[in-house]
Amino acid sequence: MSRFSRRGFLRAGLSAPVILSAAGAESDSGSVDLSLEARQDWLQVGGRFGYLYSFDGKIPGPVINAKSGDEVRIAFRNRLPEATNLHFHGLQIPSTGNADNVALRIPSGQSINYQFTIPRDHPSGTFWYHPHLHGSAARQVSRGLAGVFVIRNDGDLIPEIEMAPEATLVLQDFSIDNAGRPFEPNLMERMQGREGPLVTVSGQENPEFFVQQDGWLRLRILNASSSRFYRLRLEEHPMYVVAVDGGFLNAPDVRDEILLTPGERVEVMVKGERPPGEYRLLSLSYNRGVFGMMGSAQQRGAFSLARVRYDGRVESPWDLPSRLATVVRLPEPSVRRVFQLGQGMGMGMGMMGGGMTFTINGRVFDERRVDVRAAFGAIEQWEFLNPTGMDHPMHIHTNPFQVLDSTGTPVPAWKDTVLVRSGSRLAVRTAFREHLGLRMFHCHILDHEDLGMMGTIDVA
Ligand SMILES: [Cu+2]
Repeated sequence: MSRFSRRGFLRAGLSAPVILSAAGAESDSGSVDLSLEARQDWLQVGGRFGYLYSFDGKIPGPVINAKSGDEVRIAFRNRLPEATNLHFHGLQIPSTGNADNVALRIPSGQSINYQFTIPRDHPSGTFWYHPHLHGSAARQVSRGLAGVFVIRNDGDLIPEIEMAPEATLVLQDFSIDNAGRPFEPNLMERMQGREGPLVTVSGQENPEFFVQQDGWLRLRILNASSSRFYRLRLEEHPMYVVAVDGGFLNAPDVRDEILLTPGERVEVMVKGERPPGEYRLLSLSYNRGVFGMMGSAQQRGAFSLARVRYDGRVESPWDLPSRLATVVRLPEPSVRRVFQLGQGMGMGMGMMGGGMTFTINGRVFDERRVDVRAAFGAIEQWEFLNPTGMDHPMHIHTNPFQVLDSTGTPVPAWKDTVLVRSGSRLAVRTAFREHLGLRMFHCHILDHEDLGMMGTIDVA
């Protein structure tokens, strides 16, 4: 049992944790109001200057801190030299109107007011926002456009976690030349999924974070890179995973390594349980496959992403509770579908005169075509088959899902992005219980999405 009562914890005024990240927009009296500008600027990132894209001149963009039930209003202005839009990744909000509607296209110089309500029963979690204009997503995200969107719901907060200082780690990679100009990948690099050699954590190269001896540090980690995978390991420290994409796990999952694919988030508790010192958060090498027979994926060896340094000591150490949340397994589905991921020759969007494309069930994305017609409230099971030579992390908008384990049983945790490894199959179960209308599902290697690996779902 927890030795902190939730009410006592909230009464004691401990509900405002120490936040180690740049301030952004805060929830205030039931709403979050902010203005947000996408622009092109000379900016410092990882100790270099680059002519990059940003939200409000910040890489990553400002953190939006909302509460469940909040009305969110974002006065968005596009000052990029090209059209863009916003996707609110993982949020269970409408995918239509001026909400999480990726069919919107905001031309250069134009503005729009995004407006939506976070459902009252929306779980706490680490979500994010980024452009999602088909054909441009990889370029725009890889030039810096990404920001964290945190939701707190008083109903599921865990005092032992909230008491810990927290930091957001946004993992991004950039391709800029010696003059600081971003360079575009060639066709083969797009097929592979672009990776930039400059890797930053919340805009810094190898930053440091602090943990107190016998204390805890909460890390909200987001992979906002367009293609790069991160295999994370913290030297000499187990990582206590307490939340994944869509909220808290039922119990802490103690891990030596975490593979984080583009779009995925994980919340990790680190305990100051080793001799005081400095420990590296490593990114280990990972082979996500190669495109066709051409070349091989450029693999970088292990390197330090960030450092965790001991500083001070807590007076009264505490433990994490063994029980965090109550995620119930989804029941048997009424509909089953199979999606085969593929690559082939064809006429994809943005492909002059044809070229290689990425497909789902043999088809490239077409916004005028409905690929899945789902009944509101239905529970469906989707199986992804990946016979290609590359890994594809698949993302479904709006409604989260549960991944099936090797015995076909749903793992009780809410995900919205999951890796379907090369040469494997993987099933997820979802419930279309939140919103009506059109939304997308796609590979979150954004070059693959731009080259066609996306489909539409209409919930009616
Ligand atoms: Cu892919």
